[in-house]
Amino acid sequence: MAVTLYGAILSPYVRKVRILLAEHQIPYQHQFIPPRGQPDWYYDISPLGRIPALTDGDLKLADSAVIAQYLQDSRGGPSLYGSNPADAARVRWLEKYADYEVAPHSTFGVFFPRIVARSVGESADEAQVQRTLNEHLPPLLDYLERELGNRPWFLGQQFSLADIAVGCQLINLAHAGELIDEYRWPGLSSLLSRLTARSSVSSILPAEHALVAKLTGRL
Ligand SMILES: N[C@@H](CCC(=O)N[C@@H](CS)C(=O)NCC(=O)O)C(=O)O
Repeated sequence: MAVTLYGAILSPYVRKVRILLAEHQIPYQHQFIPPRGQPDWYYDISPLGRIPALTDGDLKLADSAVIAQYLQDSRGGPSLYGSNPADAARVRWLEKYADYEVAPHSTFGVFFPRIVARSVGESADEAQVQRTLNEHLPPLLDYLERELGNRPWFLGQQFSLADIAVGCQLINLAHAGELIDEYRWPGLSSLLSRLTARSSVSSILPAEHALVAKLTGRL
């Protein structure tokens, strides 16, 4: 069945699904939907209007975590949820932590005001961005650093959706000019390097960089 992904490529949730589609080697079409001013027909696929959404033939799915689970269940292949129920629960927790605890600060508190706000006619409060960077984000990153420990991935040697979900937030920070401090968060910093070296990620980043350059007037 034909798979279509809807959304804009700089959304961390859209990126999460693009990486998963590549990891699972699922061919798909990509239809651009902006996070603001979505067309009316899109609400039939994504009832809250949010991106990403995905269709697989007649099936309509919204929410990156729902889509991630569906891709794993429907296509099989190497598990991105670890190899036992405890691992799977840990992956889901870390995915939720990245999507609901880190994202409000990394993506909506730093990336959006720095990179997107001006292009959609909104003003950006750099003082608020600095508070986010100095006060809100560090304890969240400290927790993730402790969870990672000295291991390459959150599940140890096994790459998982947890690495993708956390990495997607770190990529939005990097797009906003905030590569995380490798002396304070060495584990997360090297996880990000390992993640961006995977072909599922390195293949999608050039288009993202070009778009960030365009939005920030560097092109
Ligand atoms: N939990 C959702 C969050 C999706 C989300 O918040 N996407 C943002 C863009 S990064 C969006 O669509 N915002 C527009 C809106 O909320 O109307 C997911 O994982 O897909």
